[in-house]
This record gives sequence, C-alpha cells and structure tokens, in this order.
Amino acid sequence: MSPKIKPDKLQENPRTKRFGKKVFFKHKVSSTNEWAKELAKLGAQEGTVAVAETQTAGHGRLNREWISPEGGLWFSIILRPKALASKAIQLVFVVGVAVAEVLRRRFRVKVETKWPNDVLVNGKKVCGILVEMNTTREEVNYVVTGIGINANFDVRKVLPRQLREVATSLENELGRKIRLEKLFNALLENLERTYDLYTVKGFTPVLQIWKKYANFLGHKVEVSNQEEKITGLALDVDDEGALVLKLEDGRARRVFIGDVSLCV
Ligand code: BT5
Repeated sequence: MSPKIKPDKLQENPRTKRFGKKVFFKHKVSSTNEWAKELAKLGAQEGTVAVAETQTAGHGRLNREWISPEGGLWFSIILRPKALASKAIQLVFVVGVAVAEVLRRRFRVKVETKWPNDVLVNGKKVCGILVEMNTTREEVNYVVTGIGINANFDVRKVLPRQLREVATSLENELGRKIRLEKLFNALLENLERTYDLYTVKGFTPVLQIWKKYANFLGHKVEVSNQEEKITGLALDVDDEGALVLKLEDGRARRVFIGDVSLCV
C-alpha cells in the first residue's frame, strides 16, 4: 500500500454536505494553516480544505515547530462560525472529539484527549490541533483549524530524540500503514457531524464527549506556560474550555493556556 496520500481520492466526499466539497492539495507547502488563511481571505467557503503531503514550516501554538514528514496527514479546514471570538476557541474541543471518535472507531486503539489540543494513542501524542481565527472586533470572520496526524511513518526514524518518548504514530501503534484518504474522509464526516452538533446544541454536549476521553482529569498535573508552572489536581474543563485545577492550598484556579503533563 502506498504510504502517501492519493490526491484524486480526496475530492467529493459523498457523505458530507459542506466539508471537503472543495479540497486543495499540494505535495509541499510551508503550512496548510497559512495556505488555508490565504484561501479564506479570498472568500473560500466554509468546509474548504487545504491538504499537503509535507509541510516545511508546520507550526503549533506559539509558533512552535510541528514536524510534518511524508506519510502524515496534514490538513486545515476553513470554518465560518456565527460565534463570538471569545467562543471560537471551543472549536479545539469540537475537532478533538471528531478525531478521537474516528481513531477509536476505526482502529480500536486506546484514545485520549489531553487539554487543550492533543489527541493521544496509548498515552502518546498522535495528533495536534491548531485553531487560528481572523476577527473584526468580537466578530469572527473565519477560523482555520489545522489537524496534524502522525500516520504512516515510524516516529523513531523521523522525529527528534526528545519527542520519541512522548509522540507516536498510527503506524507505530497498529504495526501497519493505513489509507490516508480513507482516514481523511472519515475525519471530514465526523468533523461535520460534531460541528453541526456544536452549532445546534452548543458546547456542552461536545465537551461532555471530550471529557469521556480525558483521562488526565482526576490526576495531579503540572501545567506550564510562558509565565509559570502550576501543579494541582485536574478537576475539570469548564464551559469556556479552561482547565480547572485544585491547588495544593485547596484553592481552585482556572488556566487558559499551557501544556499539561501528568505528575508521577
Ligand atoms: C499542536 O501544537 O499540537 C498543534 C499542531 C498542529 C499541526 C497541524 S498540521 C496541519 C496544520 N498546519 C500547521 O502548520 N499546523 C497544523 P502544540 O500544542 O503547540 O504542540 C507543538 C509541540 O508538539 C512541539 O513543540 C513539539 O514538542 C511537538 N511536536 C512537533 N511535531 C510533532 C509531531 N509530528 N508529533 C508529535 N509531537 C510533535
């Protein structure tokens, strides 16, 4: 089986109404998120997707490098939610739910969500999600949600040493390669369904599903961000997407930005 994506199989997903009706593909781009932002500025409709085989400047939050070799699934989808900017960050959880459900159902692997934007398989990061938005005052013009899934490569061969213990790929977990186009189509279908649930019923039902996968809840964690490192019991993720910690002195603290690691 070819480990690469077959571009002709990405077009026209018959099972979605809006997502993936227009799919742009390139072998190599700097970042599909940057590309999708350009497309959105030119007026691309909701559900338009930019996919690439490799990214030369894939990035995560705070412009951190996202390593994107051949064999991964790297794509970004344009959304135009009728939401206020302060709410649009909830889309990270919408995407997280869609990815987690597809990976669990398709591959029967142990999937977890980790606050705020990771999906793990067997405790290691297999997917990163990056939500970026363009706003005018409080109004959202468009949101670009980038999804990176480590699929058909061996992380021990392509990721730097420091990531090998914390990252994994579907190939590493399943012991085989998968069809990227099939995974792509399944993700678009589930993304559309979860996004529609969010649009119609709001954030609560989406967050409830996300929390079912959030095994870090109830455990002692350390959250680090640019300003501080905080240790506490991970109590909850609230309806604004903030992580609620119980600190050692018993006080509750809401955290909006950071990286979580389990304390052992
Ligand atoms: C993320 O950021 O996890 C979001 C990654 C989003 C990537 C997609 S790919 C398609 C689209 N185009 C883009 O340019 N981006 C999106 P963050 O939580 O900030 O995590 C970044 C950190 O993950 C890095 O600092 C590394 O430690 C680690 N990392 C980098 N590459 C990785 C990989 N392939 N697998 C697992 N971890 C990785």
